[in-house]
Amino acid sequence: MLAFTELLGMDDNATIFFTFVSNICRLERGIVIKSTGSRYRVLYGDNVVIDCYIKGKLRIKELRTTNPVAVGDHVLFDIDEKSGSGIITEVLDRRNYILRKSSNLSKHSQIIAANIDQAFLMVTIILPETPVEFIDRFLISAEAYRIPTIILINKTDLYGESELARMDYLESLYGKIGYQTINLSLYSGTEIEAVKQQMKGKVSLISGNSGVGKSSLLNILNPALNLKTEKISDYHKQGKHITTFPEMHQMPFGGFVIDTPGIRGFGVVDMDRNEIYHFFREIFEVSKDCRFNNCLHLDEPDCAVRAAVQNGKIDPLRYRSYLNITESDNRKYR
Ligand SMILES: Nc1nc2c(ncn2[C@@H]2O[C@H](COP(=O)(O)OP(=O)(O)O)[C@@H](O)[C@H]2O)c(=O)[nH]1
Ligand SMILES: [Mg+2]
Ligand SMILES: [Zn+2]
Repeated sequence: MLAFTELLGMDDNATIFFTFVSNICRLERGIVIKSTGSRYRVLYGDNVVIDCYIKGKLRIKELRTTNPVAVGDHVLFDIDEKSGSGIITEVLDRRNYILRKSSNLSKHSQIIAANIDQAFLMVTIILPETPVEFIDRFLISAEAYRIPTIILINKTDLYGESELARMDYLESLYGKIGYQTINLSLYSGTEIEAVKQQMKGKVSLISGNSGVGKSSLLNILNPALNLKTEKISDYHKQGKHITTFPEMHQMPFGGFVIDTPGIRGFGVVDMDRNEIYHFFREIFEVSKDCRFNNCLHLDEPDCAVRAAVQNGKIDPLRYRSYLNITESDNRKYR
């Protein structure tokens, strides 16, 4: 029986075979949509949610994590006849996952979410202002995890001339590097349909500073969610540490969106200082022409990156993000 499920874990396409085998071992397959540490809500089929827990030790390969099961995980579970709860017996191979260190001292990390198709980074020019460095910290993490990212610039209804100029600047800056941006206003309804089209049939992660409009967007996409949104006056209440668990919301038009409230950013565990530039696409591209192949693009002679900043090929703000991230303790953004 175990051999069968092991086999299945390696072959995601064996649906017919799986159905056949599951009839024998009575194991069902589902997707974890919420994890609260010890209990898991697992979506079975399109609309059955089963409360699950773990019994004993799960067979998890190589990872040292504080949580064995995360949102987005595909799992096999068994039904406990007495309680009606599900018992997760196996986590199927993850296509990808994002991590954060569970604490600065700990060698263990926490899986925030797994099996993500794409990320949406929501930013705003005002109320609040999203700094370019914040965007870049997110993008390099996503790049390292190979998760395609779309930048949503929200609250365009509030923008005057200078904000619109800033918006155009960001759009062109990130557009040149190959990131898609969507200019959005939830209040006037602009481009919401475009976001929906992008999300359709996929597992998306949504991230961004507090107050940019993430919950508001999810409420529009799926009114049944009825998520709590923030009042403008609450913006500066930074540092309030609400411990919430990431949650995966099902979208009525098909697809899922993972919301990570309370998680200010995710980082790449153990990203080396000398590989950070690999995840700045345009810097990496140009770095091939540096004189030294271990060039960090700081003050080395014949650095092609610095030359490209000089002649405008690389945006100075991106280079500054790179310097700040490289020079600072890069653990900060974990
Ligand atoms: N003017 C304007 N306000 C918005 C827009 N989208 C969201 N908001 C407001 O921004 C505030 C924060 O939104 P919320 O969804 O809680 O942000 P979150 O912290 O990212 O989840 C709320 O008061 C929303 O009503 C928009 O497109 N235009
Ligand atoms: Mg919110
Ligand atoms: Zn260089």
